[in-house]
Amino acid sequence: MAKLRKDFLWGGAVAAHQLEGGWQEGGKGVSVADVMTVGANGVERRITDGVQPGENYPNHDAIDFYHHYKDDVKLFAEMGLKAFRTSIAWTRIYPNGDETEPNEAGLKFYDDLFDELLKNGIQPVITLSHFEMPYHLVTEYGGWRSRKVIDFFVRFATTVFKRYKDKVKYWMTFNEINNQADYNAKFALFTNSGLLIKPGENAEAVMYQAAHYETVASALAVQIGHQINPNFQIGAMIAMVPIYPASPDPRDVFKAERAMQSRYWFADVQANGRYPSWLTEYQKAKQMNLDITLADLDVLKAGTVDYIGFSYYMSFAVKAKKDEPAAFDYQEGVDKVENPTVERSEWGWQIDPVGLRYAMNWFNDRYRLPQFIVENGFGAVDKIDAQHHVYDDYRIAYLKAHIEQMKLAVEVDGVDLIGYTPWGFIDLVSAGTGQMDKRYGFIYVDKNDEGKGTLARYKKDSFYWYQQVIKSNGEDL
Ligand code: BGP
Repeated sequence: MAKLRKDFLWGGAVAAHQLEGGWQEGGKGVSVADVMTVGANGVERRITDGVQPGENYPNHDAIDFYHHYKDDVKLFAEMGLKAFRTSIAWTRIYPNGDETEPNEAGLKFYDDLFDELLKNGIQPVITLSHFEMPYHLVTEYGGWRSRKVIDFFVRFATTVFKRYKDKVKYWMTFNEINNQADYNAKFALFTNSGLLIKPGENAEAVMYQAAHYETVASALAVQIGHQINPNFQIGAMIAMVPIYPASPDPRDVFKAERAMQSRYWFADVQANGRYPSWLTEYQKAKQMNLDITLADLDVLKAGTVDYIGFSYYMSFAVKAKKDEPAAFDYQEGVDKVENPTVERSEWGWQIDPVGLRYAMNWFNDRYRLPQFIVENGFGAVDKIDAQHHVYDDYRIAYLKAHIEQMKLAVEVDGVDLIGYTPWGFIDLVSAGTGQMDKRYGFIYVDKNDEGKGTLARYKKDSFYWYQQVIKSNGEDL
């Protein structure tokens, strides 16, 4: 029976814009995350036209990791973390995105942060673009709808690969690149690709075009990264939500298959280096007239990823319509149905630990690459008592159940797993709502949805639990 690797990377995951704050420090430019307001009561976050006075932008200050990182890293070390997944804010390095020279103060910030981590025995695991890009690239170029952005991204990637070549081994290009498969969700398009859809535009075609440029940029980055340091491991980062058929009706089964294809073709391109045949046919049938050149296809082939990084929180289910078209079209926000066999979180996320093992097997059969679970976790409203105690047994239960399934995938099914970095292991701003009170952390941060609080950090019960999990290399759950 296989075991978890001896050097298994037990860690934690965050993203620059969700914890750093310091949005105008050290020459940083305005990113797409800086123009997003809070969303609440089921309403999506809003995107404003530049930074507007009087609006509440939760990412501007976040949990002020920019100024607290030294103390925070001490806590991470006490927890026993072996890896810390974060992203580099593109706007700290290239404030507008289209400059030719990088911003030294931004580069220095990450040098200092990575040194601090390494000094404490924690290796940085880096996402290049985690739901943010310079806002200037949105206003001037329309975000990833422009081919020019490939060059800007490649310049950014090259700069940081060179600068941190001896400090970082594991990289990912785009966070949850496939979230934009949900092209009806404005927020998903904006965060992933800086896309604002104009009235009358075909959002689906715009998404496919932007996603194509991103996969080309990703493949170029992989090639360049390997030239800069052949030991780099550069991965995809896929939001993995397995989609089950709602019943054994063969039409539901095929609908689920098409839904999986629609969500995961991004991984096919990044790992296999080519488009799946159904998608090429689909894009032709829908007359999308995309700018996909033969040279691009060569780039995709030559820049396949070293591993599959993925997030896992939940599963979906789908049901075919009575008059399902032959293409078995899948539209994420439209076609989902509830799965009555699983529980849900307060935010309606379907809790399904077995789905994690299913997902790992699915990836393994399809790509036969090492995997890295770079996000998993339970968002909840935590209560803190007068002694600063947080009894988050519900979070421990969620993580334990998922780690058990993860171990079965490794030990019984033979999946090669690099590590596990649960999401938001220090409380931070939620990407979906922009709120603080959807918490994932093992470390509580005193700040509420109104932006008030001392920013003091307190260890939750899950902190001590995870410390033990790491110490026992996953034996003691
Ligand atoms: C993933 C993102 C993260 C993160 C997490 C939790 O989709 O990569 O950035 O925030 O989900 O989502 P939320 O913050 O909306 O609860």
